[in-house]
Amino acid sequence: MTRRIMHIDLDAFFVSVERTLNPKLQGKPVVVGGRPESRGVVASASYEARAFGLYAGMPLTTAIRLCPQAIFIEGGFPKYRDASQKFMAILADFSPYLEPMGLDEAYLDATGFESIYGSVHQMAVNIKQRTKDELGLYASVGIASCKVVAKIASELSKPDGLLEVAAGEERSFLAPLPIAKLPGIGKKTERILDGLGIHTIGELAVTPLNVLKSHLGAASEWLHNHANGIDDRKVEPPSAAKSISRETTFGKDTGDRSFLTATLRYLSERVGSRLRRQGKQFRCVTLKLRYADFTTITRNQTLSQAADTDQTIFDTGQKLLKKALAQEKQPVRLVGIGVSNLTESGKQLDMLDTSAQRQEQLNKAIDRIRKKYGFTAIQTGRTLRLKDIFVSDKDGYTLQTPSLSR
Ligand code: TTP
Ligand code: MG
Repeated sequence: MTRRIMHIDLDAFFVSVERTLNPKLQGKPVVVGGRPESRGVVASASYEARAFGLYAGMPLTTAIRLCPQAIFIEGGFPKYRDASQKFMAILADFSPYLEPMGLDEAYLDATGFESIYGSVHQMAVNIKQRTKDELGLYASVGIASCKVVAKIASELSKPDGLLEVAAGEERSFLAPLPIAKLPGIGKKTERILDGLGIHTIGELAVTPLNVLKSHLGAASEWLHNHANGIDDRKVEPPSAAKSISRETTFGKDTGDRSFLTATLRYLSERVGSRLRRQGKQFRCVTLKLRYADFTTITRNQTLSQAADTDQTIFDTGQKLLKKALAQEKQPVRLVGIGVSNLTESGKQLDMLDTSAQRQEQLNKAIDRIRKKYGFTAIQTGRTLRLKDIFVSDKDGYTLQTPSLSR
């Protein structure tokens, strides 16, 4: 039986959430990402702003030049997370075979659901209607026999679209499209294929696999399959998170160690509190730094014993930070900290280690207070420095790029 896979993606997601909170933004060019004079990039542009050439990833300074009348909004991650959770809950009402991809998109396996809704097309109409009625957001939906074709269909249908590719018509649907529409083809691959005279997905589909292999290596096989509308990937409900991380980009590159350390401490606490809420422990800590010239490095350390305290995340991160700063003198643009190699919080602590026990109890107490009164209700000495620099609310500090800081 051919499958019926849906790909659902919200239109101009961050902007649309802002519009539900402020209807004055309707119908106007709107950009979420930050103040136009800041160094950030466009995270989400309304379709009215896209008419002026704006797109996600464009520097804000370019955006304001192209579209000075646009309304620029800093945005805030918690709003988008809440909207995302409600959106995913609506989708989950339609099918348990749901695979969320990021905040505003998901795959849904609707094979066999015709009997309930009359047609899969009608099921998509109902999903769009509920999203609009309950959240005030517009969803675009692609329906096809596999993930890759469904995803391309939803994108082509935007905004507020619905496009179904009938079984058997995958190849002819894809053939005229430029290769850049195929997910996974980045600038580099596009250039290589361009050099081979391959500009459309149809041309890619008929290029012999061995020719592709000699230029693109291991990725050739799935690219060739996808170009032919062949994609066996299943819709898989999310497995438990494999890592938890938080990062932020600074408003100004900095070499100030105590500021970097304070930020690292704050981010470690955010990671720790999320980790404990999930009832997990970690074995590996990863520090991420992006320097002024955009070079990005990550440094890992694996611990001999699983842990779940803020202090361990921070101590390990701080060691890695010190080492990295000693090796590279450039100012820092972004700092991030993450934990991975996660296990369920079974009690494996060395019970003779009373300092670890104390840390654990302290963290539990802090978590309880924060749950009740907000993240900044209780602060550790090192993060107090941040108080003079960032605005705080009950969700924590608003870091420099609020729409993107997680
Ligand atoms: P997208 O679905 O790629 O973009 P969009 O929803 O704004 O617009 P559309 O789907 O109609 O083309 O990404 C979803 C959200 O993710 C987006 O609203 C903001 C965020 N995002 C970024 O922060 N940075 C980016 O570079 C991109 C592409 C998205
Ligand atoms: Mg979207």
